[in-house]
Amino acid sequence: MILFTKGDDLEDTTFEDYQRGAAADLKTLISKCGGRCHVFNNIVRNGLQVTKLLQKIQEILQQNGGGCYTNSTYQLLEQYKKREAELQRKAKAARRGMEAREAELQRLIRYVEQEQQRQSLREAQLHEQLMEQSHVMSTMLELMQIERNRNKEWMVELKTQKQEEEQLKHQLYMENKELKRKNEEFQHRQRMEMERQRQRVEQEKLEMKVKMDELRIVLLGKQGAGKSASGNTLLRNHSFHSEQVTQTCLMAMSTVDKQSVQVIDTPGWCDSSRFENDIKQEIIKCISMSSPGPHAFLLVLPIGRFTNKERNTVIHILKEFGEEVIKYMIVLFTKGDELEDKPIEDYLKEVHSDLKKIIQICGGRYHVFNNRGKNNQHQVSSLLKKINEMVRMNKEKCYTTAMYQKVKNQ
Ligand SMILES: Nc1nc2c(ncn2[C@@H]2O[C@H](COP(=O)(O)OP(=O)(O)OP(=O)(O)O)[C@@H](O)[C@H]2O)c(=O)[nH]1
Ligand SMILES: [Mg+2]
Repeated sequence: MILFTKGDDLEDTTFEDYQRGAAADLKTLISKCGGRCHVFNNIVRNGLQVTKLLQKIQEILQQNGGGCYTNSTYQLLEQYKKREAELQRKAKAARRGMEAREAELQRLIRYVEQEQQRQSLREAQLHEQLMEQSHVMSTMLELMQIERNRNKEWMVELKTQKQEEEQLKHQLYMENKELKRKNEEFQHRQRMEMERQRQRVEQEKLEMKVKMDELRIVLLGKQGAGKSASGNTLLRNHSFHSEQVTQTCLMAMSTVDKQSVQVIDTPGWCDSSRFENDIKQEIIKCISMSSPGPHAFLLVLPIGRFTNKERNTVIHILKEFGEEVIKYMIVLFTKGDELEDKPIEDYLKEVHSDLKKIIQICGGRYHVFNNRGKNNQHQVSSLLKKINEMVRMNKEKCYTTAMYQKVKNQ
């Protein structure tokens, strides 16, 4: 029990009020003592206060079963105190440990928070970096796309340029080829032209050479074939009597195309009895008349029907003059006007095979006259050319009396 002294200091305050207004520690102490307490005023010697104290002690005694505070109680208390102190110490240590742990925890929390802050800062930075990078990336991608598109355009442009270049190359190649071809053609034409000129000069030289000499021509053929008329056409005059039966050989001369031309008209071949005796002898004179002999025999045949008479006439002529004569012979068709617009070549395709054979044995030499068209000077010049060509081939030789004699002697 707690015994408060100086109760006089309470003055008018009751002890109960004092307890209620006491400090916490005191209240705890009172509580620990089971609320057992008493107050003494030692100034005023009041016996009541002693009685009351004794009553309270009495109550304690009763509560404790009449026992008293013994040494073992003290020891127990001491043990209790020790244990409590130990407990207090442990609790304190535990509290300190807890506090330390809490402090550690707090520190950790702070560290974690700081880490979190740092982390979120880093994340924010990272995010920013990422955003920046992604912006850079997207810009780069855009640039790359632009570059790619530009490349594509360049490629297309390049391709087009290449194609154009190829086309140009091809065009150039073709033009070059064409130019080459034209050049070759031109050179070939030039060569041909030069060759033609050379041949012309050569031929002209030869013609001139032949033309220097007198050209002697004999007209042979069936009666009425047009010999006299052809002679006139050839000499471009009327030396012979056409429309009349020629009885004797007649020689006439003229200068045709600057060349001296001698023509001998002969009587026509026929079947009469007088022919074998007189007329043939007359015809033979043509050789001596054109001494040293004719350069050309013109076998006159009219355009029209080719009968046995015509065929036999040719056979007789060849028999009379011998095979040698064909080297000097040219078939001269008269009545060319009857061909109208038909080319002589077409006409010859349709003629009798014997006539074809005659032309063939004459070395393919033939000519056509239209004696009614005297103004056609070209036909004369053309015939003279053919005669001169033949003379050239015969090396300017002529059919001679000796050749005839040789036939006769066989
Ligand atoms: N339409 C035409 N008639 C011609 C041609 N040539 C001759 N004649 C005619 O044929 C006929 C005979 O002509 P000539 O020249 O006398 O015949 P030829 O061969 O001399 O006769 P002979 O001397 O009797 O052997 C004449 O009426 C000529 O006008 C010709 O090219 N065309
Ligand atoms: Mg005649």
